[in-house]
Amino acid sequence: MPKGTRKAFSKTILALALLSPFTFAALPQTAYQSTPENLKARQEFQDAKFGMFIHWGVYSVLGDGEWVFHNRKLKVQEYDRLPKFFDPEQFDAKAWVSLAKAAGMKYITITSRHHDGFAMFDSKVSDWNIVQRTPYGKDPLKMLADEAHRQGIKLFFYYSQLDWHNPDYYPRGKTITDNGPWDNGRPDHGDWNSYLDNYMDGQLRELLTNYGPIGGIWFDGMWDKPDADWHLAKTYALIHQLQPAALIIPNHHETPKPGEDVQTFERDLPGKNTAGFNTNYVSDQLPLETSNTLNGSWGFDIGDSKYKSPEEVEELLVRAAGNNANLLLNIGPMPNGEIQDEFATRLHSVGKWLSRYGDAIYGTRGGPLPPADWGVTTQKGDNVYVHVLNWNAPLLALPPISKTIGAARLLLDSSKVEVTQNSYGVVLKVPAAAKGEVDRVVVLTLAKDR
Ligand code: FHN
Repeated sequence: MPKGTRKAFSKTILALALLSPFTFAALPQTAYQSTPENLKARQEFQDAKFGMFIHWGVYSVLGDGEWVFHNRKLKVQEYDRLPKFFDPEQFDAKAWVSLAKAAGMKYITITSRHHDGFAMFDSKVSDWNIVQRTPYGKDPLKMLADEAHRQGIKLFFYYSQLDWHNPDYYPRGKTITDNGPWDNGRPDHGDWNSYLDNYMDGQLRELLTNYGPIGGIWFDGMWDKPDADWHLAKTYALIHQLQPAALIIPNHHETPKPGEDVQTFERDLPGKNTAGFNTNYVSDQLPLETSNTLNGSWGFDIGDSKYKSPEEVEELLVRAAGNNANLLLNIGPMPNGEIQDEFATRLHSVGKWLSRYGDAIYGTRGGPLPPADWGVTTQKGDNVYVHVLNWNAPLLALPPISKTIGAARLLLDSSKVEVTQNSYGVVLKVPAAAKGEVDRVVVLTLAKDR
């Protein structure tokens, strides 16, 4: 189909979608073509490289992670008491955004609601939300969005499609039916179409309308009902219609579907699947992201002290960049709104490291060499950054690089690095790592093609 006709066709499909949800749900999803502003947002997303993930909800009151409703097999009626104790009087949007910036993070992705379905924002779709059910009575996402705009950092909303609270999330998914069924007191019937078209799309419309320009929506939970019809074409069209630049980032652990803008991997580098639930498929079209936790948990867990060291985080970030992916690093703030010191100090330390090494991370793309045990490469313009992470000998032999290397120097002090290049590959003489030095970065400047 010629380009002009294709564009007109997509517009017609979109118009149809807005007129009739049912017509659109039945149409193929192949009509999505990202707009120029969306493509620009994808590039900016890739340039950003490092984001702050925040899991925060009423579950944090119990200090036992965001799955506490499910893990303790609570009844809806029991869980309903929890918001009454949620009063984050120490919440300070400015402090949170400043911390992300100090850590060298370029975007924030926060749970607007998790699997408990509890909206951490002012929602008119249902009263199961922070403004109406908690003594706090305010909308922290609004404060965060305003502050993020002030400080020039992008804000994304995590949105759980899976819902353990709404009766219309019916038929139920794996998290209710498998591994010893959990009867949490909801009726054995519900209106799935209404859940998607009215409840979920209604809340997404609020998130995309009331918070200014947002970075995008980070979906989670489709894996609970992998065979269900999620009306994706309709929901995705709604998001792109309301904010064309907003990126759709689905954590469904599957091959990307039409309308999605980023492929994200949970606790894994792209294609690795050590977690066991990620796909091995890696898109060569979409920006990539990997999410991980700063201790062992997503939501606040009072007994979790498995903190990653700053050096471990730095290596995660470098390996993500070498795999052409962003790192979205999670913290779970406390129910009073504070971010605990163990997180803050580590994030400051990573930020300090990034102020020296950031050139080899921000704005780069992975490659040109494949990631390996010794380390990874990133590239930007004429520079190739060789990140030596795990190598103890003085000479490092690398596979061939197609362009001629004009110069090689250390990123930190610009001192010259000896290099030889021939058809077999490249050999670098790398200095020994200083104590605590995670990443020795050698900058190879490629000669211009004649
Ligand atoms: O079940 C969630 C979990 O609580 C957390 O939100 C992570 C973040 O990537 N995602 C889900 C599991 O895939």
